[in-house]
Amino acid sequence: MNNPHILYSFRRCPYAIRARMALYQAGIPLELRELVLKDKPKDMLTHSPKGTVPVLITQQGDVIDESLDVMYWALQHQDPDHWLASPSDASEWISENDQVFKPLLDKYKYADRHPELSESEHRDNTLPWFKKLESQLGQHDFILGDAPNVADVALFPFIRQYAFVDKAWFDDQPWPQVQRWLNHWLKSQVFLSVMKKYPLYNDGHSTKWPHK
Ligand SMILES: N[C@@H](CCC(=O)N[C@@H](CS)C(=O)NCC(=O)O)C(=O)O
Repeated sequence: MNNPHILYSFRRCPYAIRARMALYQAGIPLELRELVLKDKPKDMLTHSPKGTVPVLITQQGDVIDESLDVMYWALQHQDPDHWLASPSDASEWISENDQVFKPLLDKYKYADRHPELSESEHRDNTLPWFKKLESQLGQHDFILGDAPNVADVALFPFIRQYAFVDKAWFDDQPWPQVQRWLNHWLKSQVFLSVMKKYPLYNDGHSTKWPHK
C-alpha cells in the first residue's frame, strides 16, 4: 500500500487553515498530524527545520512547507470550481495580504508586544486595507469576481482572525461587503469541515483526513 500524504497542522493557524481548505477542496486524502506549536515533533523538524506549519510531506516524499505552495499543489491536482482563475490578480492580493496586512494584524492582535503605538493606533494602520477590500467586494461577490478564488481562501483566515480580536468593533464598521464575505466563508462547508477538532499527534494520534 502507498504511504499517505502527511500534513502537519495546527487547527487555529491561519496559514494551516488556508492550506487545509485547498486540500479539502481538491479532495486530497491524507494523514493529519495535529500539533501543539510549543512541542513540535522531531520528525516534522527533520523534514522542515524552519518549524512552521503547515508542512505537507507528499506520498513521493516531497516536502512542501509554505502554505501557498500547499494550496497551489492541491489545486493543481484538482480544481473543481476553478479557484486558480486569474492567477496574477490573485497573487497580487495574496502578497499584499501576507506582506503588508499580516504584520499589521499581528501588531494589532498582540498590541502589548508593540507598545510604540496603542492598540487602536495599530488598528488604524489596517484601515486602508479594509477600505480597499470593501470597495473590491462592492463590485462583485468575491475578491476577483462572482466566483470564489484562491485569493479569497488565502485571505479569509487572516480577516477572520482580525475580526475576532474585537468582534463587536468589527461588526460596527461600515464594511457591509467585507462582513458579508467573511460570513459567507465562516458558514461555508469547506471552512467548517477543516475546523473539526482532532486528537494531538503529540499524544500519539494521527487522523485519516478529511474525516467526514
Ligand atoms: N510562511 C509560512 C508561515 C507559517 C507560519 O508562520 N505558521 C505559524 C503558525 S500560524 C507557525 O508555525 N509558527 C511557528 C511557531 O509558532 O512556533 C507559510 O505560509 O506556511
